[in-house]
Amino acid sequence: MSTYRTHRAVMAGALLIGLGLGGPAMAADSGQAQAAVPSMTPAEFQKAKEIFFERCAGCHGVLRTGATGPNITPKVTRPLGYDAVKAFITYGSPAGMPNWGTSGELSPDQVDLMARYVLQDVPQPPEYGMPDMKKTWKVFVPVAQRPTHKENNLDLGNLFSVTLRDAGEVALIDGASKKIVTIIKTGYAVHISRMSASGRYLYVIGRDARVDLIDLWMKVPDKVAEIKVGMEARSVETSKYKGWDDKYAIAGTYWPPQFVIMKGETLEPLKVVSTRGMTVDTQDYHPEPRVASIVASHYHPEFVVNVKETGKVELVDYSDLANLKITTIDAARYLHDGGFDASGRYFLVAANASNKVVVVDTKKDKLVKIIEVGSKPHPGRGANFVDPKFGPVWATSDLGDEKIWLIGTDPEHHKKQAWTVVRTLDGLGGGALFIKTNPHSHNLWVDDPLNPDDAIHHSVAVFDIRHLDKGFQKIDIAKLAGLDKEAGARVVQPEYNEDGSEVWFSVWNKKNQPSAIVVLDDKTLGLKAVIKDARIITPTGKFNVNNTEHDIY
Ligand code: DHE
Repeated sequence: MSTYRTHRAVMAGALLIGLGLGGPAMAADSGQAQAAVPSMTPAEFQKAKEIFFERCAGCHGVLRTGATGPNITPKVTRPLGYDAVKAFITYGSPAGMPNWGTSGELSPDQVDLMARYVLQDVPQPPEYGMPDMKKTWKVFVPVAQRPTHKENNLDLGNLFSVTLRDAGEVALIDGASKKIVTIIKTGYAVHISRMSASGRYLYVIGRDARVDLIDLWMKVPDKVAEIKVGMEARSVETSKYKGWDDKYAIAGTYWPPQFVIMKGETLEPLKVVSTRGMTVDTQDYHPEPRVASIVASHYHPEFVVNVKETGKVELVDYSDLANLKITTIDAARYLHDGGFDASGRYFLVAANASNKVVVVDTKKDKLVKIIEVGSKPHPGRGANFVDPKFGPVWATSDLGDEKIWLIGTDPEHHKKQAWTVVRTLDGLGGGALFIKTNPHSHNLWVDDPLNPDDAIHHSVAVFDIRHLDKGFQKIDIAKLAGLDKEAGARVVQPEYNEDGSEVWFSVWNKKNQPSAIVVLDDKTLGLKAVIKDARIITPTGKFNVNNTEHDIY
């Protein structure tokens, strides 16, 4: 499914073997020389469609035209043929394609099913507008019946919202005791948690585009409203400009390609805006420009909406929804994830397929610079710290190679370094997703969950910011959790506690296998706790309330 380095040999071999399976059906939609397409029963097609949605659409797109992963429409897959496609699905690549077969995530039958599926014509999903959203919108507890003050003894600043991906739940875990406070049913595979400006409301969004609003002031925090805003989604955010605290929420969808602005306290949908349009470079129409990361400006009543396939950053002014103003910034394809610099003024976002980081000034609402970095930058929200030689920097790791890039972020006092790569570091290898530090720490942590090598995706790299030249120390987190024999266990997303003294990692195993959360002492790098519980199923993202509320990373 990709042109990644290490599988060229596999691909070449597979190409020679040619098409493998089944009673041939003829391809209908491509004008090229037609190869035989393996047949599928309607039931197989439906099953494969579900697996594609759950596992593949995020990288390759619902219409399969590619983004983080390459284009896998029949125009591309049919000339490759069944065996080549199957080899990619089985073995993956260090540049980001997971090894679905050898990791056991997909069974041999499922690998076969998916190899056949991506040779078929692409089914077009239906649209989803305001009436559809309204039908799913529920307010479980009206605003008037909610607590007027915090009714629990929880230390909310040090609470963690933890995604239990395949269970369709989030766990709220107390930072001090490491005990599960409650587990809340959500949409499927919650992607992120975000906090309202006041720190009271927690918003989570499932891959199935279900948004749940959780009130942290309740005796036992629970859902107070819910809505399904589309078919597939990754991002949610809340209004954070002074005076607009908790007023609005926004959710961006992958399918249909659009965003919706909702009332912050109830999720009532107010305004749906399509992101379909022309691409930034070739200026061609794109039918599926998906909404990737969204952040809330601290300088204007605006959401910063990053549109993946068009490569445009949309600054959406929410102060007047009836006369909506959007400033469009030409950036680069394909915009994905990003975060603010330490001052909260500049937003840095990865344009992963073009190997760039885009810097936007959210005070002046202008593009600052587009910076060349390594193969498929993937920062999460990135990491802000002071490089001892070059001053304040923001860092990203790469999905496609082992590099880490430090970009100067202080145009006032470090003009020469600002918006240039001041240093690169070598991490564990390709497949990194998240990098993290904290203002109270001198450690920089980088995970590597998509590296196919067990020894690497079980581990993290930690750099001492005071001695970056010395390289990293590798820590086997899966081993600390007693899960190092689990080939499918991947260590993902470092997250700090409120005071920056601990760093938490998910050991993300298969659904029917034990997973864990490992907590390290950030000063000594020693083990502080392993959170194991039968209810901790497939943990991925962990979001400390205080750090998420205040954009601390
Ligand atoms: Fe993510 C952030 C999309 C795969 C866990 N992920 C994001 C964001 C986007 C995104 C757009 C930024 C949201 C924001 O800030 O508003 N992720 C995608 C994909 O399209 C992709 C590549 C493929 C897919 O099918 O979803 C993908 N992501 C993954 C995973 O496989 C991870 C590890 C586990 C999972 O749940 O599927 C995963 N993504 C995360 C996490 C964040 C995230 C934990 C938030 C990081 C943070 O610190 O903010």
